[in-house]
Amino acid sequence: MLLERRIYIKNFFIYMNQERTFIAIKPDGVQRGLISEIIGRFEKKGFKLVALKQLIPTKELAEKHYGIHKERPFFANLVDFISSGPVVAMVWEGPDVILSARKLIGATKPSESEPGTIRGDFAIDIGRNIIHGSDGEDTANFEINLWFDENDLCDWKVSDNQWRIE
Ligand code: D4T
Repeated sequence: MLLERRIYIKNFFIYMNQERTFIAIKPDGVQRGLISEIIGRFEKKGFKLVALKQLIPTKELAEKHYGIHKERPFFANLVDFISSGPVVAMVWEGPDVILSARKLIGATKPSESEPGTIRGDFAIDIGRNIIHGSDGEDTANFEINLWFDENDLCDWKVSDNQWRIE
């Protein structure tokens, strides 16, 4: 979700390239007690949490979320897995957060995800890769609207933002 672009007005940069992305800690990440570790990485990086909820997704929600994969052989297992237990669904905001989040998360296949990334540090199997992050602007818009109502999104200002963004 692209919110703004950066422009320079009267000695101030106004940051206009803020984006929002959808992040979900999958049932394996929840069961393995990785919620605080994962949220901590996004917080420490400097991004802003805009929405958060824990839910057990219905199969219908999981099917819609992964609709792009419906012809793939792993689709049924993936839907069963995602709807098998609690998921922590979140929206994070910040400059270029969609791409940055994908980098924090690491490659889909844990054997290819670098140490230091979430999957590189905590996952060993593609079917249990801990976390999801939107892969582009359109996907982020679709996923945020799928998982959250407009009222769930908390519009707030980070009080020390000048120490994060020039
Ligand atoms: P998600 O969407 O979960 O963030 O993963 P990615 O964006 O990194 O990767 P993806 O869309 O290609 O895969 C979606 C999801 O399906 C699982 N998967 C994938 C699987 O179980 N077997 C497979 O062979 C592939 C390719 C893992 C992530």
